[in-house]
Amino acid sequence: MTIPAHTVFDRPIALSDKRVAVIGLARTGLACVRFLVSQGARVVGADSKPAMELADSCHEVASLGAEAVTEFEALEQLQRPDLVVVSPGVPYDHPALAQARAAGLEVIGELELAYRFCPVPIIAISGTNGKGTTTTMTGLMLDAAGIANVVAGNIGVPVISQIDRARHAGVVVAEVSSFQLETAVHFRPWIAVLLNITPDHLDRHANLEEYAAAKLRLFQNQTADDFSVLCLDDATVADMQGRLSSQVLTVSSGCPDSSGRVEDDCLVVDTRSGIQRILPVAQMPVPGRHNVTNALAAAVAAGLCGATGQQMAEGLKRFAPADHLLAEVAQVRGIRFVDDSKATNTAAAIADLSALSGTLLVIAGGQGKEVDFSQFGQHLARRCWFVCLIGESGPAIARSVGDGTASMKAASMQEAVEECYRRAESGDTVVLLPGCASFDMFEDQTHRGEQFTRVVREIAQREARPGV
Ligand code: UMA
Repeated sequence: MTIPAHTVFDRPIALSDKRVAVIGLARTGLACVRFLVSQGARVVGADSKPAMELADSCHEVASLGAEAVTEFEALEQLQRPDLVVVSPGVPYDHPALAQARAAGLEVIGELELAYRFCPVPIIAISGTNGKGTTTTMTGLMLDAAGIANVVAGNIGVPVISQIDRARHAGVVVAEVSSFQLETAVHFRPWIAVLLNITPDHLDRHANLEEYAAAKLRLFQNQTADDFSVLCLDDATVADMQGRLSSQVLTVSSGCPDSSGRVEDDCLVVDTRSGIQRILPVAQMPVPGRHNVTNALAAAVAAGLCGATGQQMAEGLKRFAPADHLLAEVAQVRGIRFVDDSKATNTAAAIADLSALSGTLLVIAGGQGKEVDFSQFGQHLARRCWFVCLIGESGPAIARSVGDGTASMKAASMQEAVEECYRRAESGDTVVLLPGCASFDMFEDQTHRGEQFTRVVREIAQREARPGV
């Protein structure tokens, strides 16, 4: 095992008897309240929702001996805390946070809090797309190498909830988002992996530069004792070479000089344990060039921890795509239905489109996050023979697709799936590929994928019992 101890923060915040405010009372906020209470802090949890929508959270906060503030808007509702800890979904420029900073209070995010108490080094994995896949792949490769690790972060498990488990592990593998990085201060990962930066979340970040600046906070505290893994397939990330204080390793599915590369159709990594062959591209558990890059980035990180090529391959073979990520739902009358609800931005949707073969009918659209749809529209026009548009951004995507490809707007997922099914022929694939957020029509991307799956299953049942 070659994991060092030097990146662990040596001056954690003294919390005992401090008054700490936690903003946002969903998964992250509740995990923060639990941790802070366990450290002896006097905690107030606050959320903008009314009490009737937060009954379970308020109940848990009270049962922990903390206080809950609902319909939270302004700092004075918190009775001057010593520290403010923010959930990633709360905007950086929230008026109460601006007030707190102006009053000289320390305002940090959950990732920063977790870093300050994390007893082992962190591998932080970020990028607009592929960070969840790469995080999972890294954890599996470390498992195969017998290196105890904890996988957490934006993937759905707040890092702060894993501090106790981390004490028994060698390393934490964390998926980190721009929202989490915005409020990072001392956060210093031992290995920082950056996959790509493409337009996303522009409804929250003022512009692409601000979004990229948040992502680049990943590297801000790294030193020559740390490592960065940069993906050269993305021009913005490739540009970071030569500008970082850490030891830089690179990955690319095309560039033969990178540390993680494809050689003779085989994934290969060259880290400090020498050149390791992993497996042939044809044996990748998920399709697509972007997934080759994700696997190479995971392999470089695992290699730095001491995993061998054979162990990386073993881990990779255990990888199963997350739900709602290019997941085949059913085949009906020879028509394949694929749920890719997790393609929540145009870059992810374009990359996933290239991993799909055959003739396609696509359901696209949703909440647009103020991005430009021209490239997405062009790819859809090139690859699909029918595009069914849903949600707020449907009209903008329709304009980008143009008149050369059949398209129509649907008012609901039910209508969209039924319309695609009505038009599709045996051999076609109907894919939910939104390229957008889901919040205009659904609770979240999972709910959107579930709705798609539900309608497909109804169709499959109907077809299995013709005439009923
Ligand atoms: N809230 C306020 N005031 C506000 C905004 C929100 O009080 O101004 C409250 C809401 O009423 C709600 C709570 O904050 O009760 C929601 O907090 P949250 O959005 O941080 O939700 P969590 O459940 O804690 O989930 C967060 C991440 N959410 C976001 O970044 C938006 C989850 O990433 C992550 O899995 C989880 O922490 C565990 O780490 C989700 C996500 O969409 C999957 N991430 C984005 C992405 O992947 O593109 C970045």
